[in-house]
Parts: sequence; C-alpha cells; structure tokens
Amino acid sequence: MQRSFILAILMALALAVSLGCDAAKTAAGATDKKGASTSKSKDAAKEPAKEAVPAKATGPAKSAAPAKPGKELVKNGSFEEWKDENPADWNVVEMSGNNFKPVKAAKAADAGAGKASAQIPKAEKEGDFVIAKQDLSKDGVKPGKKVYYSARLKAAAPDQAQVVLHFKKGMKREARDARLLHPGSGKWEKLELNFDVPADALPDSFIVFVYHRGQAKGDVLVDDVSVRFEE
Ligand SMILES: [Ca+2]
Repeated sequence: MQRSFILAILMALALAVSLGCDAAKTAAGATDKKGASTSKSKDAAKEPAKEAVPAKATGPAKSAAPAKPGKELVKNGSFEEWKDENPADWNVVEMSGNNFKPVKAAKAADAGAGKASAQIPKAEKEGDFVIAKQDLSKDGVKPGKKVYYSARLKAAAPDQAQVVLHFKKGMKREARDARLLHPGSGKWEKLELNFDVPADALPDSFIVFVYHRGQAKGDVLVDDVSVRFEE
C-alpha cells in the first residue's frame, strides 16, 4: 500500500513536472513565435528602409541618365562638307528688310574643330545682315524636354556673330529665340545653352540661324553648331 502510495505520488510529481515542462515549452514556443514575429516585423521594418536607401541612391542617377544629350539634329554643323561653294545643308542669304538674296559663305581653314569652318560674309549695306539658316527635322524635336544647344564662333566685335535657335509655341505660334552671342574677343569661343523647351513648342518650327551683323571689321566664323534633345 505504501509503495503504491509512493508510486502514485511519484506519478503525480512526474505528471506535474511533465505538465510544467509542457507549460514551459508552450511558453518558450510562444516566446519563440513572439521573438520570431518580432524579428520578422523588425526585418519588415528594415526591408523598406533597405529598399529606400538604394532607391534614393539610384534615384538621382536614374533621373540624370535620361538627361544625356541624344541625337544630333543639325546636319553638317561641323561645316566639313561643302557643295557648290556653300556648306552642305545650309542656306546662306543676305537679308535686307523682308527681302533676301542667296550669297556665298567661304570655306575657312581656320576651324573651331576639324578641318574647316564657315566664314559668313558681311552684308553690303548698314543695317542688313547675312544668315546661314537650317530648318531642323521635326522628328528629333521633343517638346517638354531639355535641349542642349551649342556652337563655336569667332568674331572681332561684340554683337557681330550670333547663333539663334528659333521656334514657335502654342496655338498662336508665338516666336521664341534662344541666342548665343559672341563677345567679340577675336578668338574662337564655345557658346552653349541648355534649357527646357516648352511642352507646347511646335516640332516643325525649329530653325537655326547663324548671323553676321553690322559692318565692323573682321571675319565671322562658325563651327560645330549642335542641337540635341535629352534622350
Ligand atoms: Ca569644322
């Protein structure tokens, strides 16, 4: 009887211990689950942060990437190609009021780049001017995008040489001119302008003009005229 009583007590103890262990296990399991869920939620909290950092780091690089200048829109902007004693793809005319007549530009060995540039002649009369003109293909024009526009010019007097990127915008076809003006240093100068073209700019209205204005002494030379929209 005593033995069975002792056994019963031992069994009861064993059960209590095993129950306690289960309870401890359950508690441990709960802790593990809690711990796991806590660490998961920590990871979850970290994950967006991890994603956010590279996103921020690559963000500017991504937005800077499309800002690369794209396809060249000016044909023979280097003035290396000549045809019938005039630069290929350019019309050179002398403007007198609203009248104009074709004139010859001269191929110059004094180049801003490459082997040749164009010498734009002086107008015959005071107040008139000579322009080399090129219509740009509408295919490469991207309204609402940044345009990279540059030219090399050489002139001896201020206001004597300039390049104008002309276009029209909106229903009323308002004229816009972006002007590169040589300071008259007598040296080759690379002039450039980057700007956002209005979204309502008309793609078929873009023209580049190279001007020789006034009667000041010295040649006006032009080279490397470039118009490129961001890709
Ligand atoms: Ca050239």
